[in-house]
Amino acid sequence: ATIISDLYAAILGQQFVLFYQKQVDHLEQCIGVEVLLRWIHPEKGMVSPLQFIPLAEETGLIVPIGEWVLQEACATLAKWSLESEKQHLSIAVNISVVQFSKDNFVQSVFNALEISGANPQLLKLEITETLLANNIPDVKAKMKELQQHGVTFSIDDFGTGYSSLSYLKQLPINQLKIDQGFIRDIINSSNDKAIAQAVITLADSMELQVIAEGVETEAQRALLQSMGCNTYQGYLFGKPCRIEELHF
Ligand code: G
Ligand code: G
Ligand code: MN
Ligand code: NA
Repeated sequence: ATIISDLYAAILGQQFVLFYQKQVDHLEQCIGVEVLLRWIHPEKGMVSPLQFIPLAEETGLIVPIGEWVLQEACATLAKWSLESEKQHLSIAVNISVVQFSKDNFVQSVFNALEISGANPQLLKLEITETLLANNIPDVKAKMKELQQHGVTFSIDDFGTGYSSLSYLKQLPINQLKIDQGFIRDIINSSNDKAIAQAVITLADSMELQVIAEGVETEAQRALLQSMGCNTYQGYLFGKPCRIEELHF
């Protein structure tokens, strides 16, 4: 079987699971999670999204897969809303450019919210600069419609794309996510540190939230905090894991 027919089988056979990774504040209190898709292949075991998302995008299969991720994430939000220690937690969902660009994307998000009863304010959509590089009017209209219902947006892998910064003031963006590529060597690389500082300062002056991803050491966290970044995600606080393994 080819990986394409395997992908079809995966959708039909419910071989996808969501992993969850914590996002924490400066007190290391969990404020939310990012959901990360995993494919449990019957023979190959766990397959990384890096290995199948490009193919899922080429074949269009990312659309039903992405809808499933949204529905699962919203179902989790609805479940957490009934638990006092979890009802404040947000869930961030990665959205593919291919998925976002579909005419019915906004409706598919509203459907997931309505079916589950999830609070839209706690749903954060992670989009990339690639999306913002083309067809700004369409992107803007969709983001505004979702924002009007409370959904928020985070720019994933910020600083790695090729888009113009002018979109930052045109679009309803709530958060910039500093790419882990700038965090990895932030202690020793003055260039990475300078870029991270620029993102933090930019976010600050535009009244956007900022989160650093790929934080693995306390030294990185402390440095980021001294630079004005107070929200973090990374192995230091927890690896992506199954929902049962999340401890708050
Ligand atoms: O967990 P990590 O290996 O877990 O993720 C690798 C890449 O796959 C990241 O760039 C991440 O944004 C992407 N990714 C993870 N889950 C999803 C998903 O549900 N949808 C999309 N489109 N991308 C995802
Ligand atoms: O592109 P995106 O930010 O959606 O994907 C996040 C990716 O980073 C996932 O593959 C996730 O498993 C991975 N990740 C999360 N925390 C860490 C970390 O602390 N270190 C490293 N190396 N990778 C991480
Ligand atoms: Mn992400
Ligand atoms: Na990222």
